[in-house]
Amino acid sequence: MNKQILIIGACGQIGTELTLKLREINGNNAVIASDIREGNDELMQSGPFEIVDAMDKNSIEKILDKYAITEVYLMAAMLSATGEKFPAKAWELNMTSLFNVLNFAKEKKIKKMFWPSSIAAFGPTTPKENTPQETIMEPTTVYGISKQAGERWCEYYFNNYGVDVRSVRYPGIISWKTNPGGGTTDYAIEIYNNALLVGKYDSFLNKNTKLPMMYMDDAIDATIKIMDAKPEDVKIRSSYNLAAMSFTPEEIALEIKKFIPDFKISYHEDFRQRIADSWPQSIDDSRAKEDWGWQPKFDLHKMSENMLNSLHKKFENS
Ligand code: VAH
Repeated sequence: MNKQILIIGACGQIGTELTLKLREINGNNAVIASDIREGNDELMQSGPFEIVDAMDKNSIEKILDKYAITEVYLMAAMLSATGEKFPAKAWELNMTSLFNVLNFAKEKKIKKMFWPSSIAAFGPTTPKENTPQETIMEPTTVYGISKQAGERWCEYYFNNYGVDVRSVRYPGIISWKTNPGGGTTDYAIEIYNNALLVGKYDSFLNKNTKLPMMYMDDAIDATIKIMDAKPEDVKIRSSYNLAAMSFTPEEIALEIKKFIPDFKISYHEDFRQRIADSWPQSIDDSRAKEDWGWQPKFDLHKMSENMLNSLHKKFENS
């Protein structure tokens, strides 16, 4: 049977680029984009789009039936910083949307699904350096609690109902095509934009806040790679650790200065500092490498070069 893919949350930071990449690989009409509201022009002009509320089972089922969907990428979620402002809503959105799609998979309405976890599923008692795949997980944000709970449910649905759900724990993801979506790692996106637009950036995290990060191209590659892996190779059905690099705001500022020598950074931490301090500083992703051949391509220098060149072109054409 042909692959028919539905992306729920297709207009978000990852969803947008995941949709475009999947369309490049599978053909525009094999990938249905959906979200609670329309997305940017590039996304909307690249193939079929449907308004879907990830919390409304019926609105999802209508699209599964209309397009004979075979697999779903569930990318809709409320992230860490926004989740701390609206804890009840974050829990409700992140969990209801997951149960909706897990249950469609249990009912065999779809064959396979992807659901993103995050390094936010770890907490302040987790070993901070080279965080193992299996370790202490006591997340202190609503977003992190929803990701840890979601991982448990994914593994439960695999073990008890044979649901083919696959997941990775994304680090902070950096990209230039869409605006960041209310995360704590958003500083690492804003800093490149501000470096080009105003030559300075006031970081809401202090200069020594080391966090695991990844360029969007690597995140998309990992997502598609785990979904294309043979079922027997996906040995972890909670969620895989995933890593590419770790850096601090001071280190990213020094890298930007190699391209924009007059760039200036200042630091005024806000409520997001407490969230960042609860997360690991580096991640051991050896299981993803062993089980399904994960391999990142972007380090801080290559990412900075790509970000600044791409943003420069974007601003020139806007
Ligand atoms: C956030 N970008 O900051 C997300 C991510 C590890 C962080 O999950 O909430």
